[in-house]
Amino acid sequence: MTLPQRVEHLIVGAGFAGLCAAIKLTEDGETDYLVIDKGHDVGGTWRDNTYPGACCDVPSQLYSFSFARNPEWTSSYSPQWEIQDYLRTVARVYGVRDKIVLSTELEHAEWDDEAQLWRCRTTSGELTARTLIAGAGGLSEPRLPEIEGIDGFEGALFHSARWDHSVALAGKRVAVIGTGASAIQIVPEVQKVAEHLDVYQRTAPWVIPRNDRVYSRPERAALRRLPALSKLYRTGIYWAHEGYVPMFTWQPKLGKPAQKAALVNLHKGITDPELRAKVTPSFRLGCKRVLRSNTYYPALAADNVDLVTDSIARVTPTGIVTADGVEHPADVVVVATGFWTTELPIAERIVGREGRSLAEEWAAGGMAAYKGTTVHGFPNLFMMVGPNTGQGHTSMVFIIEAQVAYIRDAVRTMRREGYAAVEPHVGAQRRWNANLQRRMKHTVWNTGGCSSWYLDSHGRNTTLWPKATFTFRRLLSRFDPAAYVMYAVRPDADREAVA
Ligand code: N01
Repeated sequence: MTLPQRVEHLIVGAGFAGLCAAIKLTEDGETDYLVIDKGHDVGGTWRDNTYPGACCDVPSQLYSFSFARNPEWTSSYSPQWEIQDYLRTVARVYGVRDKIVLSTELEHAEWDDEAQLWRCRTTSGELTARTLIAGAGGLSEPRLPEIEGIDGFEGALFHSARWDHSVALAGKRVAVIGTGASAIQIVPEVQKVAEHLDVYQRTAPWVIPRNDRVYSRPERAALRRLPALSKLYRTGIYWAHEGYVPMFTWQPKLGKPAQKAALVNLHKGITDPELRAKVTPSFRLGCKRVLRSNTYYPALAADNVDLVTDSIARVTPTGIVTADGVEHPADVVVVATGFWTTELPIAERIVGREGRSLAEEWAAGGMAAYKGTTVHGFPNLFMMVGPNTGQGHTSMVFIIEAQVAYIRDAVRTMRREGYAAVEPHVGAQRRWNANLQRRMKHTVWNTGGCSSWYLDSHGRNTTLWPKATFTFRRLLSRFDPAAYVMYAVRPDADREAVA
């Protein structure tokens, strides 16, 4: 498809965030938009993460749009393919599929202050847009470890989010580096087929049981026929999860029962005292993402699995050498080492009013936005899943919907009042972030005794939201012009700051 020369709204990313923005803008009659995505399909992270065992660790009833609940989920925690199918269906049913251009990556976007629009260069051509809605996701760019010799490995080596399905694992010696949310889903699947599996653990995570179950046909029929029931069910799950907020955000001691449940899970899955000691976490539950699995510990305890806790010294063409000098041979290395979260690669490509990129803007103090969505110096940039919007206990879809409500209202306000652009006041943004960082001091993420991808190189938590999600929704329910510089539409070159 040839790109149009100009659109009102350019949406980057066709995952949950981009699709939600597209659907809701359409509902408002804002149909002059385009969604671009670098992938071959919609789905974002659910398109990219196809590793064996890929599954959502948030209950499926909550992991869907509130306006497109899905009574057909087959189980209480959906596998990747089912979420991917759901997103494809939503894009089609809500009529936004034709507005999506795939295999098209945003290379550069620069705010033109005279023309009051974004000049964008993509891998499929150039275009301008009045607003730029960045929905590229916070967990989309694989972070490969810097290990000596890794490029010289002669077997197959790939990241968990770029699984190479052409590589057969049956009868092979496999190494999995990392023990995060992805690895604990991968390990039980690989253990079943590999001749031998080495799991390289740097930090033992907390793993609580996953109460997964298959929905019966009558249950699904009831949810299909009785929308009020499905809504009630979803609401119940939402509030049950919201109950974890105090434990994460101001009273970490409340996590003790969950910590006990995790230890029971550990003891049930592993009987060998030495292995138990190795996998017992040394930090407070919640400091890193709490993982859910019934199969991870039994897999670690299997005869064909070794948990390696000596640090990795280097990779050789045929295996991995640990700090104790032992070489562990491997045919396949799976790198489950996470993503670029606090230094988002898209930040280097977005250049604001002063000619500085978001990455440059954030270099000194870390990521910061106003309400996780707009950024001073970057008019008409709307970031989805932006700084301090992440969740450790519930569904990101809830946050995404709240952000889209805010963006819609901003667009409506601009239309109604005749403004060309909006940009948060520096003071509003500073106050917002100072308040967040004050709250952070009491959270388990900052006090729990761990290092995690939630914290940036300055030790600031710029990824998570430290309050209840309903508070986030309330704060974003209305666009708040008082916090913004509102630029009037000017046909001539000058910009006019109205407020
Ligand atoms: O990545 P991670 P992930 N040498 O960053 C280790 C979401 N998600 O892909 O803990 C050796 O959590 C690192 O060790 P340490 C979810 O939000 C959701 O697993 O830093 N090891 C850690 O063990 C999640 O939080 C679902 O000491 C190295 C691991 O690699 C996020 O994605 C499913 C290393 C990285 O863990 C990321 O999860 C999956 C090195 N050089 C993921 N570098 C759902 O179900 C890193 N590690 C919704």
